[in-house]
Amino acid sequence: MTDLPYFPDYHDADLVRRFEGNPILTGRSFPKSAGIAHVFNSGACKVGNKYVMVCRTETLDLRPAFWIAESDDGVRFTPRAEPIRMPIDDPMFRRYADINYYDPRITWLEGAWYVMHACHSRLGDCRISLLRTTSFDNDDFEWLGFVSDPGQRNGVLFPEKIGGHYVRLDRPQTSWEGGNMWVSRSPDLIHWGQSRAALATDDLSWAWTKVGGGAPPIRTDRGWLNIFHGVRTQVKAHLVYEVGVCLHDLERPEVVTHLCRQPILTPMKLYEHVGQSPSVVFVCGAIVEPDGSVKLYYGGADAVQCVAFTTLAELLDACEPFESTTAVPR
Ligand code: BMA
Repeated sequence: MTDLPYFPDYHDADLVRRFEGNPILTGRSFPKSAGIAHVFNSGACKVGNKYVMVCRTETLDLRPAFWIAESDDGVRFTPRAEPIRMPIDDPMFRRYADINYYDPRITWLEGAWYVMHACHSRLGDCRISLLRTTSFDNDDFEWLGFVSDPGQRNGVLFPEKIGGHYVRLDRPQTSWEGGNMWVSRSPDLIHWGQSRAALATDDLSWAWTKVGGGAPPIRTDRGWLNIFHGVRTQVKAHLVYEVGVCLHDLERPEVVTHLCRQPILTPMKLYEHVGQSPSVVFVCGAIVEPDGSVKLYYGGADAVQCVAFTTLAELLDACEPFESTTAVPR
């Protein structure tokens, strides 16, 4: 893959280094009989020494499938022979996820792996759904149901309870097709409420259309490190998706205490500009290694799966003290 020759790299924060062999997965990586066209925005986690991705894929006729891919080094992934069995026999799932299910995020929580993802139905609505498994040894997941009202997406589960509640990031869909990043709480992972805005487009100079979760938040001494997405409408109908980073207060996660003022990953490579949606980089998984290095798993142009590298120290240092003027009052 070559760079767009005229694309200047003046506003890359130089915090994130792309893998030179990107993309790491394409539709051709999957069994030919499955007819996979795209793989992107996949969730990722580490189980012992193995890396596991729950891949967001689409077939040639644009039907969705989640597919596990495994790796020994976090870079070279091998997809399984079959996709994950989704609850398509459940009439509710069939009805309200009949157009699409997408953007899986994997969170290890209380001894199980949770996959929180978005669904789209022919009614035009989106909502959040939740799968659980205790092992990736097989392709069976338990479906816990829809865990939001219509009009919610980008549900990203925190890896532990805070103040006795489960916590997630979510992004309500507003009528003007924008959205801000909220924090919601739940007693049981199923019913969610007490929502408070954590970060608004107003807080970001580079994303005036939408801001929402990306990878599941990472606990650090300085707060919850949150690698999120921000969107701006560059020209009408051309949305630029970038990746940002901020820190949330450990006890009050709705309060963003620090923010990196610029995106940490911005579409620059050909595989981030040419695909289904131009100018999109979208992170759904981040893996922190014992030495503090970080692997960021991201989709390029809604078409291919990529990885980039950074460190926890660099991400933390990039975050400066911040107080939102539009989100939840302190
Ligand atoms: C968002 C999500 C992402 C996608 C992005 C860009 O709303 O649907 O899956 O990468 O749009 O098209």
